[in-house]
Amino acid sequence: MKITDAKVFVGGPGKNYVTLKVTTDQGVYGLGDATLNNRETLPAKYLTDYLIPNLIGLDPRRSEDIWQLFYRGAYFRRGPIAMAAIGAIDMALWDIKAKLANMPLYQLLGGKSRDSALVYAHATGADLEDLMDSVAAYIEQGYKAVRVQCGIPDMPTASYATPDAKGGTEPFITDFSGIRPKTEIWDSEKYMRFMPGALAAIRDRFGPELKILHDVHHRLLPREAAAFAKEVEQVGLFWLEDPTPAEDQDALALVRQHSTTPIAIGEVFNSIWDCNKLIEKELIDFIRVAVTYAGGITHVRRIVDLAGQHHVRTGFHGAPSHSPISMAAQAHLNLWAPNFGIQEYLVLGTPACDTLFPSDHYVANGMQHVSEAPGLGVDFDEAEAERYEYKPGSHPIVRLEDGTLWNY
Ligand code: CS2
Ligand code: MG
Repeated sequence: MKITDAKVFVGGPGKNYVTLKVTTDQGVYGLGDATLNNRETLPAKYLTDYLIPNLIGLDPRRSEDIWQLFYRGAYFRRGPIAMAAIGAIDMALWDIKAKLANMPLYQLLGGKSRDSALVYAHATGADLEDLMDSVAAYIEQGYKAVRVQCGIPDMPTASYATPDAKGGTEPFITDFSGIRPKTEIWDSEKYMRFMPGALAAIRDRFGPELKILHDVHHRLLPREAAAFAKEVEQVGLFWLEDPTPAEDQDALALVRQHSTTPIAIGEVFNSIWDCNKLIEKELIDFIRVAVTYAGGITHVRRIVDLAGQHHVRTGFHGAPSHSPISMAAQAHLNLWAPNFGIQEYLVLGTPACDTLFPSDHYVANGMQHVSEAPGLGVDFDEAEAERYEYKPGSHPIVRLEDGTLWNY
C-alpha cells in the first residue's frame, strides 16, 4: 500500500483551519489538522515544502516509523510548527488505518474506557453579574462543567477571553484584523484582589455540584500563583489553569507547596519534554496538550501514558482555534484514555463549519459522544473548501500599565 498524494488546505468559516488530506493507492484517504493558531501558513508550508515530498510513496500503515522519520529526521527537533505538521500527518495515518480496519479509531487505541466524555464550556462576562448569567445559561443547556472568565474592575481593557461589554461573547481568538496584534492592558494586583472573590461568589450561587474551571492564562508570577491557588482552595475548583508560565516547570513546585487547588497546564506544549517534569514530579493534576500542537495521536498517547503513571488526568485543549478534525482525534483519545479527565469544548458547530467538516460526533448535556464511523469519524468537503482562503489574524499582545510586555 502506498501514499500517492497529500494536499493542504488553509482557510475556513471564521478560522484559518489547516487541513491535510492524504490519499493512497487503495482509494482510502486520511485527514489531519495542522492548525497552529495565528501562524497557520507555517505548518502548511512545512508540510508542502518538507514533509509531503518525503511522504509520497511510503506505506501509510507504518505510522510509527513515519512519525520517527519526521521527528528525528528533522535534526532540529520539536517546536509548534514542526509538531503541528507532524501531528497532521499522524492523524491522517491513524484515520487511514482505522478505515482499513473498518473500526472507529478509539478501537485501535484499546477500545472504550467510557461511553461518553465530560466536556466543559466557556462562560464569560464583562462583570460578575454578566458572568453569572453566562454560567446559568450553560447549566440550563446541561453542562456540568464551566470555565469562568470575568472582566476585572478598573482594568484598562477587557481581560483574557472576556467581552468589552455586558452580554458579549468571548472574543474569537482570530479576528482576521491583520497580522499586527491588538494590545490588552493587564494588572495582576487588580486581578488578584478581585478574582478569588468572584470565584467564591460563583460557588455560592451555583452550589457544590458545578465543576468550576478558571484559566489564569500565564499571567501570574510563581509566588502570585501560589498565593492565588491558596486563596481559592475553599472554592473547590475543578482546576486552575496555566497559573504561571511553565517553561520553568520547577516553578510549579511553589504552587504545589502552598495549595491543593488542582492545576492544569499544557496547551502550549508541543512535546513530552515540555511537561515530563511537571508530570513525573506530580506538580499538575491535568495535562492540557492538544493533539495538533503535540505531534498527533502517536505522541499524545505517550504523554497520556506517562501522565497515567503519575495520577495526572487528561484535559485536552479545545479552544475555537481547533479544527473539528483535531477535536475528533481527541474525542477518540477521550473515550480510550484510562486517565481521562475532561475535554474543553467550544461550540464550533456553525452550519458552515459542519458543511466543511461533516461528522456525527456530538455533544449533548455536557457529554461528548463519539462517531462510530470507521476512522476519525469526520470528513472534509473539498468543493466547500474552495470558498475559503487564508486571512491574516493575530492574538492580542499584553502589556502592563507601565508598558512592560507581559504574557498573553
Ligand atoms: C485558552 C485558549 O482555551 C484555552 O484554555 O488558553 O483559548 C488560548 O487562548 C488560545 O488557544 C490561544 O490561541
Ligand atoms: Mg488555556
